[in-house]
Amino acid sequence: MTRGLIIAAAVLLAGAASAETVGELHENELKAIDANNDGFLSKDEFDAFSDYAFQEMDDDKNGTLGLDEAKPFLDIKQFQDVDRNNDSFISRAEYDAQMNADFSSADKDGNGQLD
Ligand SMILES: [Ca+2]
Ligand SMILES: [Ca+2]
Ligand SMILES: [Ca+2]
Repeated sequence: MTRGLIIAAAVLLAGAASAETVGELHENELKAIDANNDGFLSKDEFDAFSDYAFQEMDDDKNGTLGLDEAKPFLDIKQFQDVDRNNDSFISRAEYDAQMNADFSSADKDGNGQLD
């Protein structure tokens, strides 16, 4: 199991050090993302969090993540997985595609919410 971007982003947001899967995210990390505190992570909340995490990682605000920007959060293998066209940058489109894939795979019962 590879750590998805969703985990890297949660690590960034909440300072979690050890989560490997969404299921291993601790309550505190989920709380930081769960804007309305209903105990579920909706796609809207997820998208807001995803957007925030991208802005935070994009140090030079050029709309793409270079290796240097992503390095604190992703290892090289993860970076290459997300960088689908192998141009050594993670574009916003590549990032969103990966985040959406992570959300879908974490949403095991397909109800559009993570719990
Ligand atoms: Ca919620
Ligand atoms: Ca950048
Ligand atoms: Ca790319």
